[in-house]
Amino acid sequence: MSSAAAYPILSTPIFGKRLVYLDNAATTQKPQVVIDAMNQFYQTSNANIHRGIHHLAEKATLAYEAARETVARFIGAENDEIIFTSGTTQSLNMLVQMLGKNLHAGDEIVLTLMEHHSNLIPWQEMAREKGLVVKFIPLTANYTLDFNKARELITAKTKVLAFTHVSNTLGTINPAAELIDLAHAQGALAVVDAAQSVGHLLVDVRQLDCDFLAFSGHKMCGPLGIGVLYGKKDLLMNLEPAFFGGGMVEDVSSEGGKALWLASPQRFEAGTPHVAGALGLARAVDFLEKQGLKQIEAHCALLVESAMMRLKKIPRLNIIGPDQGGMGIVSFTLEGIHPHDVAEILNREGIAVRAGRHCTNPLMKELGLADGTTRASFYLYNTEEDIDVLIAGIKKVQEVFC
Ligand code: 7TS
Repeated sequence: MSSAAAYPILSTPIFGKRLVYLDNAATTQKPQVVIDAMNQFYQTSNANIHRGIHHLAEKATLAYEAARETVARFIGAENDEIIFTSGTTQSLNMLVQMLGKNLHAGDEIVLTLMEHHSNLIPWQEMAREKGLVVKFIPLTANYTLDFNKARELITAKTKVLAFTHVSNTLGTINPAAELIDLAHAQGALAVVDAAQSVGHLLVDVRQLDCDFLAFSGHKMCGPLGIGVLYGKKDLLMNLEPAFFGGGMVEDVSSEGGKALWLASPQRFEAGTPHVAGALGLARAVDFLEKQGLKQIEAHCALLVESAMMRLKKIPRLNIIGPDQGGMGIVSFTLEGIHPHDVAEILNREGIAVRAGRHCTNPLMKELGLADGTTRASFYLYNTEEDIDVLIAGIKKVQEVFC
């Protein structure tokens, strides 16, 4: 797989030790080519887009729209179905604002108990405002979604089913296509939070047939501050925007009344966008495609399998996730040791993991894990040697606390 040498930060020692970066579910590291793409934009093409007619403005606009094309192709969408946002959180918030305009008291929203707060709080807030009912699909004892309960909960009253493709806490891969079919069979819209899946496994919006899908560039080797909201063209055409400002109207008058919106995606991208970010994301897509999405998926699956096998042998360690392993993520608890203590001792060994509730408080409450878990998350540059270091680090944690 991709050599660590392609990512400058991975050769930065931490406390004099080799950095073992296992916090990829929070954000991934950036290859030099992505950093270069962004620098190059600022050095050679910086200008605002879709407004100037001077040389640099045209160059920047063309580059930005080419980036959109790359991202669209990557997930099987068309260019005007790709809205650039600052990330998954913004994508989901703006989507909830836009869909909320057409929702009414008593309408039901179905989520899962494993949602990240970004795909939970916006719906809850809209529910409070509009009197909507939010329901949650529970989990099985094996940390997967209870499909029978999903069937019962998704009914003719359901207007939206919104779920995470891959759980950022458990690694569970949800059966997206089947869930989307359940929603459509009841006339509901299907929204996928793909923050942990795009760039990790092949995601094709046409194959999934989802109505909307959100993801972040920074979790797939791209820059921070750029993300995507995908929407089916016919649905976007009928949505009112959530944000207003420059670059999104055909015309507007001081006499009031409704402004005339541009078509998608401009309608949904008010203000100056993160042009360098879009270019960096497109370069990240090229980079990942060169490695091969199938290969990345297989590589991470092997790492998870190996990590699980080795972690299971450690006494008083409990894995919090499906038996069969998840997508690049292994969460665990060490009996009698707070996850923050685990992460701090690992940190001194040069190992970066995340500890806590991972912005999934309802899930943690359901699992009775008030302190959360320690989470190791892998990506294409991780190796078996990283797992060696992790296992040795965990043994050290247990020595300190026994
Ligand atoms: N949805 C899921 C499933 C996520 O994992 C995250 C971020 C988000 C939404 C929000 O993404 P953002 O790019 O807008 O912040 N998850 C994590 C995590 O697990 N640790 O830090 C961020």
